[in-house]
Formats: sequence, C-alpha cells, structure tokens
Amino acid sequence: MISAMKFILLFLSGIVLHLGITPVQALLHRFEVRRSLHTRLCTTKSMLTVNGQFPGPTIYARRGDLVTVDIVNLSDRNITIHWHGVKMPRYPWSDGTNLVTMCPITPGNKFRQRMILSDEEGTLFWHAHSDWSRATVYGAIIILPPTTESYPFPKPHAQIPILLGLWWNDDIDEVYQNFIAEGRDPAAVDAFLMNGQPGDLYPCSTQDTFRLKVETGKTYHIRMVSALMHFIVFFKIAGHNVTVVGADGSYTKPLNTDYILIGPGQTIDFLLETNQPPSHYYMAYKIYTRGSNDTTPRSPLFRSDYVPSTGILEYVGNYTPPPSPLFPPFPEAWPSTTIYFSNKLRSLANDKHPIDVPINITEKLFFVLSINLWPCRANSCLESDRFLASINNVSMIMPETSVLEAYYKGIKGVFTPNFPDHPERVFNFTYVSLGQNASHPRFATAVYMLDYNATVEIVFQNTILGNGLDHPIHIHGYSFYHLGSGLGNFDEARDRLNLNLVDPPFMDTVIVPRFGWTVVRFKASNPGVWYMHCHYDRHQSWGMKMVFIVKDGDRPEEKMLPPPQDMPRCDTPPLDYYY
Ligand SMILES: [Cu+2]
Repeated sequence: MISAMKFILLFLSGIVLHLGITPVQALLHRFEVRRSLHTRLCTTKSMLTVNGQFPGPTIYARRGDLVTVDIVNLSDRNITIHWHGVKMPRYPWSDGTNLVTMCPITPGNKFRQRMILSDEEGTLFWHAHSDWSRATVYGAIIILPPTTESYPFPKPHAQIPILLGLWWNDDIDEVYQNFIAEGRDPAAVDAFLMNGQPGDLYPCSTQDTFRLKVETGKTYHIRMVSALMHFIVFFKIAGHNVTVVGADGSYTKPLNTDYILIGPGQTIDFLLETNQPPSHYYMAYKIYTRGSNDTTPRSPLFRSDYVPSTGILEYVGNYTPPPSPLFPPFPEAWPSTTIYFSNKLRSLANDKHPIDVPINITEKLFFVLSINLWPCRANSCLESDRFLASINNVSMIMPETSVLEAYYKGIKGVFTPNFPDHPERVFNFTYVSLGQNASHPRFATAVYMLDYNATVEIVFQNTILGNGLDHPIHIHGYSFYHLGSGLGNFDEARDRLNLNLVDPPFMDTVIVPRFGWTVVRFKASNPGVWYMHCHYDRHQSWGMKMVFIVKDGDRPEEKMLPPPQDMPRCDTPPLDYYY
C-alpha cells in the first residue's frame, strides 16, 4: 500500500508496442481532464480528453496491483472516471459512477482514485461515466500476469491495443442535448475509429489510418476494447484467422475464428499469427445489422451506408505492396450471430484458472429489458412520445446525491430498497406482432438489496417492445458467469437444460440478444453499491439501469472500506438530469 503511493516506474522488458515504445507500468498516474483540439475528417473540434490524448493513456499493470490515479478536472464539465471491469473489492468509493458511487468532480477540483485490481488479467478499459463524456474520454487498461507467472499461451511477440471508438463532427454535448430534447435516437455518427483513426476509406483520412507493422512468422497479442457508445460490430482481418484467448479481463479457452463480434463495454484478447504471404491487409470493422430480410423500420442512427473503419496490417520486408490492401468479407448479421459467438466463449476452468459457478441459488432474478414510450412534455420532441427504457418496467431516475453516500450515511429519501425481482407485467415478451406498441414504464430510484455471499442468478429477458434490440448489459463490482443465451422467451423446461455450468466465460458485459435471453450467475461477495446498466449510452440515458447494494458480511474482511477524505462533495446540482 505504502509503496503503491510512491511514484514507481517499472520498465518492462520484452514488450514492445508497434510504435517501438516501451510501455511504462506505473502505479501512480495523473489524469488531467481538459479540452484539447483534435481533427478528423478535416473537421477540428475542441473536446474533453485525458492529458490531451485521444484515445487516452494506456494503464499498464499486473494482476493484483493497486494503481492510484489522480483525476484533475481542468475542464468546464463535471466528470467521473470509471475502471470498467475492475471489481474494486470492498471499495466502491473509487468506482467512478456519477450519482451511484460518487458525485462528479466539478471543474477545478480533483479526486485521488484507487483502482484495486484483484483477479483480473487481460484487457479492460477506463472511461468517463458522466453524461456522454466517455465518447472522447477513454483508454485501455492492460493487466499482465504477475512477474512470477506467465500467460496460459505461448508468450506473444508483442502487445497491440486496438480501441474501437466513434467520432462526431459536432460536440458530443450538443449531440447529447439534442438527443435528450428530441426524445428519439441520437444523431448518426460521422466516423468509426480504430485507435482514434477512421481509416483511409473515409474522406480526408489517408494519413489518419492505424497502421500495424508486423514481421512474418510471429504471434501478436491484440487487446481489443469496444469504447463504442452504440453498435455491436464485426471485426475482421483480411486473409487471417485469429485465436480468442480472453474476454473482459479473464482468459478463455482458445477459440479459432475468422471474425470477432464485440459489443460496447466488452474487451477481447486474441492472438494474430502473421502466417500469410507478405503484403498489406485491411483490418476492418462494421456495424452489426439485422440482415437483409429484416425490414422493420430503423432510425437514422442505423444507416445502411456507414463506412467501415479500417486499419492496415503491413508485413515488413522486401515486396511490392498491392495498390489497395485486401478487404475482408463480412458475415451477414442475424440475432443468432450474437448468440453463436458469445456461446462459443469458454473459460479455461482448469487447476491454474479455476471457476466457481454458484450452484445453489439464493436469489433468482428475472429481469425484463424493454424500450418504452413516454408522452413528451416539452414541445421539443420530434414526435408526441419520447423513448425511454426500463428493467422490469422501472426506468431509473438518477438521484441528486450518490446512492453510495446515502447508503453509507443513512440519508433517507435518496433511493428505495424495492427493485422488483420479477416483471410487474408478464406478457409474451418476444411475440412479433406486438411490434412497436411500447408501454409506459414507471420511474424510481430503486435498488435491489443482496445479502453478503448471496448466490444470484439473473435471467435477462429481452422484449420486442420498440422493435427490440440487443442490450450489452454491464455490471460494476463483479463479473458474471455467462451460462448461455438463446432466442425467444426463456423456457425453464427447455433452456435450463442447455445452460453451461462447466466452463462459462467470466464477463463484465454480456449481450442479451434481440428477441432472446441471457442467463448469468454471480456470488455477491463484494460488499458495496454497484451499478448495472445497458452499455448502449442512449439506453442508459433512457433509464435501462439499476443498482445492487450488497450488504456487509459479519467479519471485518467482509465489510465495505471507509471512504477516502477527498470524496467529491454532492453540493453541485448534477448536470445530466432531465426529467
Ligand atoms: Cu440497451
């Protein structure tokens, strides 16, 4: 602990980035949140970044490290920073979730956050967790094995972070404010980015292309992060298969595949073998669409003419590169593609990397995910109703002070401990002819209370309301064992038999498929206040979010730790409050 507070720099040997920079493993970082100018698609804009970098700095650490990050807000906006996928044992104080675990760091103020790593190993990321700031405020967290241990696969030649992100020519605040005012989907995006670059298929972007120079006959460890605000995407590398070896900071059994499917909030570690004839190959990703026979209406957000983001895999050596790199073919997308890919991920589940799937369940939760409608109160809406979203028909209203502070100090009137464990209205959730007849939700700041060490199962049931969409559901403070996903209404008799209790992957974000369901389990062994929400930002803003409070256990090591001295105060009215 003491040593972690000192400024320690450890230069790691043997790990070289594609730029030839040796990464620095530091246990103390300074993140200055400020506005800086960035240009893409020949449009320059001022946007929030950390230390002026876009994407933000990568944090390198080892499993079990305690990393301290001083967040200094030099911007004109309230900000919080969240360590996505870091379980933060007994210490929600630094989880960084606006109005759930903290009040925001107001302009001119700072907050020393502890990022407490425990069993995570692989790739995670950090991002802003207040309004839509995370569009530009994000970066990778790379967690290496302890020095005395190695990877569960041959040591790769190099580590390559690939962060997927979005670009709007407009200020993201403006996009957000219009989205809130209009009550519909937000504006279409202007570009998809790979490591901050759109790629050379976009206008004005030949130079703004991520290039990965590789040697023949090596293995590269790609650490992919989806920092997208919307969209599940397919990623492919022309001419190459890859081997998935981890997801969400936990290793998986090797999975050989010709594509990666990744949703917002997910991270995937995979190995790329440079075993093809020396040339230039496109790496590309594009949005997951519904397939050509699905003619249900789509909003402008789901444009069919989005340009894929590209990077170029360049073999070094003496050869004449083709005039244009080979471009990969993409699979046609169906809801079942999501299910197919996520159900193929398996944890290692061996002696060295054991799993602990709860078997005797004490809390059986059935959570129904819906898009809803609500009459528009202001004249600004595009239509008479605005979109909302809910879990068990509850659309969460953010409180004016943090749930954690209210819980810890016993402040009344901030939340109610009665989040429903089952839907209040049961209907045929995925029945197609129900179509767009979305229903009205109710508003609450309700939490679900869990006893320490409760064993929890959640069946997430998607609905057809609002035409239905996939929902990447993310939990703070935990990872779920993802036991399986399928189409239709979850059928106890039929579907339970097929759940994977042997080697389910350990994920912090699971995709609940359109027209389908997903089952997860976790053991509530981390006391604290933990947010769970859809990682599509528009759905989160519409209310598809809730909070678990996991009570303290009896023994001292089973209790939440006390707050730090410098917790930001809650006396500034929150900015992202719109009801
Ligand atoms: Cu969603």
